[in-house]
Amino acid sequence: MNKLVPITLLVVILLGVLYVYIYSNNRFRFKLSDTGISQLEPSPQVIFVSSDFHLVAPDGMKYTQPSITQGRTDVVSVTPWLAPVVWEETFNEKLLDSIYMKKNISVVATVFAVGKYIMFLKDFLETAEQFFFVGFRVSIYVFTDRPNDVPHVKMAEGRQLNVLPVPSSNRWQEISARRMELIQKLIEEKLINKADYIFCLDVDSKFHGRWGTESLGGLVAVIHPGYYRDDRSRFPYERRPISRAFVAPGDGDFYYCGGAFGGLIQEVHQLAKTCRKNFEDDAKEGIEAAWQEESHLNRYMWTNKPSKILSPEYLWQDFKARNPEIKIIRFSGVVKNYAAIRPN
Ligand code: UD2
Repeated sequence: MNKLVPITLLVVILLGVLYVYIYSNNRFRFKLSDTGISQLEPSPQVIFVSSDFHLVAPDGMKYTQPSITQGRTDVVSVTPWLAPVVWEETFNEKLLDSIYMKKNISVVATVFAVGKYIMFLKDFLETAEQFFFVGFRVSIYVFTDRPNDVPHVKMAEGRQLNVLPVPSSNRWQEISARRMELIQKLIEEKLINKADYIFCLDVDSKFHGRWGTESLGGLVAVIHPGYYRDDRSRFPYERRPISRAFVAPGDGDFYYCGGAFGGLIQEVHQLAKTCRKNFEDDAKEGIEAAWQEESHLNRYMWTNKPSKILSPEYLWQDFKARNPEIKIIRFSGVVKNYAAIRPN
């Protein structure tokens, strides 16, 4: 009888250990899907794993040994919240491409060409063919009020152009700002579970160098070329507390571009939805932020820190002289005569 007590105790403990083992195994069983969203099988609990995690290099790949003590010293390549800042010479493009090629990712780019801005579309599309995610699955969505004027640009296999009609507008501010609403709707209606990443870009720009897998991340912001050497007090944030885009003096990390941002579909959806709502709630009270959706984007990213930041190589401006730390210009805004091309 006395011997039975420790044996029963041991059996109970063993059963307990077995239960914990089986439960935790089921809880964490998942597989990565093409869309970047994990699907749990067969446990009813769903764990979302973005395709951004789990970076698998192909077997036998050879490349230059990375250094842990040497690298660029003229620029900062990590933020205080430990997000990488992408500069030329901080990444190995061959390695990154091979990792993401295995995942068979799909990338969407949106671009708005309303009114006379249609004139910029040909160069944008032609240079995207040469430099933007070459070799990957890419869908470009053009929003325009002039679908008949969309140029015919030959696209490589696996790359598509989609034209979506939008109404014209008498105010450039409205065209610029309504982009968040249309991006939100595009994601909800056509992209959820169908594409992995999205980048939202200004049309009055051209690609001049590679823009590829190094730019992928959860929420991706681009540092504005006009302010990256300035003190934050000079950033053109919305400074009126009545606006939902308000950033207080002493706040703000960097000044980000409205002309290029992106990331995982789910992250950009959250950003677009929030910025659209804040923009519309402001509008109901007769407020328009200093730089429309760019102000709301900057406010959003002050709270929701981007997980990857692209240096000003990823959105330069043709009229600006190149600074020494800019070793390559990948994408740049063309010089334009605002008076001649804007509706107001
Ligand atoms: C800056 C931003 C832009 C936006 C704007 C504030 C950069 C490089 N640019 O540029 O993204 O945040 O400030 O609103 O960060 N558009 C048309 N038709 C028009 C007017 C605009 O299609 O009549 C579209 C077009 O895609 C254009 C974009 O809106 O690229 C932004 O307009 P912009 O280039 O005139 O704005 P800009 O230069 O002030």
